[in-house]
Amino acid sequence: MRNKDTGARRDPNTEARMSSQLEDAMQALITIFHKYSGREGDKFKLSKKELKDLIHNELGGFLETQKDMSSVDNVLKELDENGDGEVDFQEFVIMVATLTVACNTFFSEEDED
Ligand SMILES: [Ca+2]
Ligand SMILES: [Ca+2]
Repeated sequence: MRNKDTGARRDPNTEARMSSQLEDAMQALITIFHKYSGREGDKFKLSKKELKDLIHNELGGFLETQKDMSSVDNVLKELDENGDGEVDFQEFVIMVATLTVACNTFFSEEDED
């Protein structure tokens, strides 16, 4: 079955469709990081406040068990590999990867019943 380009010209989504889901996800990571990291202080790092906002707004589902936002302190401490008190992009990606693995493990265990 072939998709004919019926009226697809100048579709603003055409460009976006050319990237794979994974590429979109990578792009989203970058976009989201910078959306928060640019709010105050160093544009390329998340301060504690920026990290808190990011977790609250973007990871509410993942971290809903951690309702007490003081746990952001602990998250930050664990993420902050180089100890500068802020989360850079590399540290952020590690957090997302860790959460993704945890999530995947969670679903695998659910499956076993
Ligand atoms: Ca910042
Ligand atoms: Ca850091």
